[in-house]
Formats: sequence, structure tokens, C-alpha cells
Amino acid sequence: MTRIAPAWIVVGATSLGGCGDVQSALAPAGDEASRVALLTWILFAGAAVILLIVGVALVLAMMGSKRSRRFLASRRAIKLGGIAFPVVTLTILLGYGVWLMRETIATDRPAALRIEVTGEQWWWRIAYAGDQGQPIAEANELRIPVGREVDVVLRSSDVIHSFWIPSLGGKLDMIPGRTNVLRIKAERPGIYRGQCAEYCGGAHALMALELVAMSDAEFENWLKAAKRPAPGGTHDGPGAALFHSGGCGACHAIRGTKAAGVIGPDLSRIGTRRFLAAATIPNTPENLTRLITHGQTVKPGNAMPEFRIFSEQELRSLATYLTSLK
Ligand code: HEC
Ligand SMILES: [Cu+2]
Repeated sequence: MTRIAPAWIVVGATSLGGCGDVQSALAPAGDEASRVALLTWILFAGAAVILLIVGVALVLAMMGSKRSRRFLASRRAIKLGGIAFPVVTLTILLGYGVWLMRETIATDRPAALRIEVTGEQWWWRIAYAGDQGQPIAEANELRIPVGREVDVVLRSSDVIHSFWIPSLGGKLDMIPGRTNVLRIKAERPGIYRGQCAEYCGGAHALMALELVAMSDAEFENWLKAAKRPAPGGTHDGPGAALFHSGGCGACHAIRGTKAAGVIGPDLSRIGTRRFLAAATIPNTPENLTRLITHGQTVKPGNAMPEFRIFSEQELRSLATYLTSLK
């Protein structure tokens, strides 16, 4: 009996582990992603057929009859199989691909909802438009209504990043000094995971994000809450005092308080988010504490210094305050 090498089990398990549908181009939940998935399957099937033909030609070249071997070695076979076939196939595929993806980058017909997403090392700055067009800051979690077209306005404030939510569409680069617009539409409610798709330095692999697609009514409620001048929360407790005296406000903003820093993610509604540090760890009071004291272990290289100045009790108050911000 042959034994399966442990290495193969690891390879098999990790590649199958990628088959979940929270972050998969093969589990489309929007028009554009469906077109990408269709193109993927066509290319996969085409490549399989070509591989089969090449395999048969290889076997014939090695063990075939004299006649078939002579044909395969002829100039005619090389011109046909080596030049004509690839040129024709690739030209057809290119034309089909361009035609299929024609609507991907539509900027001449702006969508009613525009959300600005700016790449930062290593998190996502997000801004919705307020009633007077003023930016409503959020971070690391995108919320959109189902069935409505949304323009995601992509920029970068440092290096090149790339915005990619495989279930909703292709990826689009975020380039310093440039504005790229990606049109997305979620066909069904759900939570879709995305990932920075362009290497952007140390913590690139931990620069993920979540997109929550909600019903129209739920989204409108969420946006209304986001637009309030100050978030709900216990702003007069010990946690709030520690937040301000600890210097957190130098980098973070909480609307309606004196904390107005813009270096790190806006924390006005951190209590509503599912994850911390760009979808790196679930948002729980324990993880909030861990991020404050051991952030460089949680997300090595990230731009927030570790704070070991608080007692256990103080950390609990801080976490309680942050969790209350909704
Ligand atoms: C020098 C600037 C700086 C200071 C000071 C700072 N932070 Fe941060 N903080 C950051 C940056 C940058 C990030 C984003 C890290 C990442 O994900 O790459 C962050 C992330 C966070 C997050 C996660 C936000 C999210 O959207 O996931 C929390 C919570 C947080 N900080 C709390 C605090 C608290 C509490 C303090 C004070 C004890 C503090 N920070 C002080 C820069 C700072
Ligand atoms: Cu990146």
C-alpha cells in the first residue's frame, strides 16, 4: 500500500481551506463577480482542453507511429500548433474578455451612493457623505445596501494598495495621487471578506476588510446612526477619561469629543464593528485589551505603539468605553 506523505495532506488541506465562500471569486454575489467567475471557468475549461491536446501530442511524439511522429516534427505542425493556434485562441479570448468586462469600470454614469475608501498602511479609511456632503468617517468595515449600485472611490495616502472583495468584483489598485472608481453591487445580503491585493509593506497580509450588505431599510438606519454628531456611549465614565489622558486622541477621533486625531482609524462607532485592526481579530473586550497592550504581536509592524501604562482595571474600563461606542 502506498502511504500519503504528510506534506500532501498539508497541501491538500490548506488548498481546500480556501474553498469557503466568504472570500471567494468562485462564489459570486454580484454582476461583476459573476462575469469574473464565468471568465474563470471558461479559461479553466479551455486550459484543460489544451493540456489534454498537448498531453496526447507528447505521448504520440514519444510512442506514436512513425507517421504521426513525422507529422509532429514537421514545419507544418509547428506553424499550426505553435503559432496559428495560440494566436487565434488568445486573440479570441482577449476580445471576449474585454467585451465581458466592458461595464467593470463605469465612471461616466455615477452611482447615487459613493463611498470613499483610502488605503493606509495597514488599514482602510472609509468616508460616507453626510447630508451636506461632509465626510462621515468609518474604518475597516464597509456597509452597503443590497441591490443598489455603489461607487467605491479608491485612493491611497501612502503606497499602492489594491481593493479586492472577490465575491463582488475584480480588484482595483489604490494609487497615490490618483482616484479610481470601482462599481459594485451586492445581489444578496451577507458578509463578504476582502483583502488588500497589492503588497504594501510589513503588515500587508493582515490588511483585510469586511463588507456587510444589508437590506435598504437596515442600511438607511445604520447610515442615520452614523450621521449623528456624537455616537452613543458612556462618555463621562472612567474609560473615556483614560482614553483622553492616555493620548489616544492624538491619533484617533471620536466624534463629539475632543479626540480628533486622524492618523489611526476613526473610533466613533468601534463598538459596532465585527473585527479589529483591519479584520485581523474579532472585536471583543479581551481583544481590545490585547490590541492596546500587545498590538505588535497581534499585528506585527502596525503603526500603533503598544501601551503598557494601564492597570488591569483601567484596561477593562477602556475596553468597556470603546465597546459602548455605537
Ligand atoms: C501613534 C498613533 C496612535 C496612538 C497614540 C493610538 N493609536 Fe490606536 N491605532 C493607530 C493605528 C495606526 C491603528 C491601525 C492599526 C492597523 O490596523 O494597522 C490603530 C488601531 C486602533 C484600534 C482598532 C481600530 C479598528 O478600526 O480596528 C483601536 C481600538 C485603537 N487603535 C485604540 C487605541 C487606544 C485605546 C489608544 C490609547 C491607549 C490608541 N489606540 C492610541 C494609531 C494610534
Ligand atoms: Cu497591501
